Amino acid sequence: MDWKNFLAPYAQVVEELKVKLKGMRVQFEHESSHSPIEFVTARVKPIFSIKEKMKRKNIHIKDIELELQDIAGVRIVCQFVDDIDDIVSHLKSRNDFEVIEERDYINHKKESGYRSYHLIISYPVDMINGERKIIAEIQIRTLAMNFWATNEHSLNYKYEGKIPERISARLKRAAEAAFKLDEEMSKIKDEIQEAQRIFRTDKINHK
Ligand code: 0O2
Ligand code: 0O2
Repeated sequence: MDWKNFLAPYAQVVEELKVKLKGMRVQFEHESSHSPIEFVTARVKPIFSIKEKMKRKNIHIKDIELELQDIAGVRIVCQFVDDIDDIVSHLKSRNDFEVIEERDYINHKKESGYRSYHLIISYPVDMINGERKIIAEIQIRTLAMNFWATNEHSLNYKYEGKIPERISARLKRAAEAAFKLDEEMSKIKDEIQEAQRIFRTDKINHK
C-alpha cells in the first residue's frame, strides 16, 4: 500500500476544510455579536490508527475509502449546546460539499458517555489527475464535551480500549457532570454573551 499517495487527497481536504471553517469563525465574529465557533482543529488519521481501526472493525483495505469515514477529520468546538444546531444547519446549507450521514450523539449519547454531533460529508477535491470525492467526518461538540472526550480518549489509548470498570463508572459520572455544566451554562447564556460583548468592545476602545 502506497500510503503517501493514498493519503494525499485527504491531506488536501483537511487543509481546505480547516481554512474554510476557520474563515467561518472570523466571519461570524465580524457579522454577529456571538460566534458559534470557539475553535477548529483538524487532522489526517495517522497510519497506525487507520490500521488499528481496520483490524478492529474488520475492514478490508479495498473498502477503506468508503468504510473508514474519519481518515479526514475536522472538529468544531463551541461554547453552548445551541451553537451546535446553528453550525449543523449552516454546514448542511453549504454548496461546496454534501452531507451524506448525520450521527446525533448529543441526544443519543454513546454507551461510554460520549456526546458529540457527527456529520459525514462527501467533499470534491481537485487533484492533478481530476476531481475526487473524498469522505470526511466533521465532529461538532461543546467545550465541556471536548474536555470529556479528550480525557476519555487518552484513557482508552492507555488501556487499549479496555478501561477498568472503576474508571469507566467515574467517566460516566463525569459525562453526566459535563452535560449538567452545559445545561447550566445554557441557562445563563444571554448573561455570558452580554459580558463577552462588553469585554470585546472595551478591548477595541482601549487599542
Ligand atoms: P488561535 O489563535 O489559538 O485561535 P494549525 O495548523 O496549528 O492551525 P491544527 O493542526 O488543527 O491547526 O492544530 P491544533 O493544535 O490541533 O489546534 C488548532 C487550533 O485549535 C489552534 O488555534 C489551537 O490553539 C486551538 N486549540 C486546540 N486545543 C484547544 C483547547 O483545548 N482550547 C482552546 N481554546 N483552543 C484549542 P488556532 O486557530 O491555530 O489559533
Ligand atoms: P481518533 O482519531 O482516535 O479520534 P467507532 O466504531 O465508534 O470507533 P465509527 O463507527 O467510525 O467508530 O464512528 P463514530 O463512533 O461515529 O465516530 C468515530 C469517532 O468519534 C472516533 O474516532 C472518535 O474520534 C469519536 N468517538 C466515538 N466514540 C467515542 C467515545 O466513546 N469516546 C471518545 N473519546 N471518542 C469517541 P476514532 O476512530 O476513535 O479515532
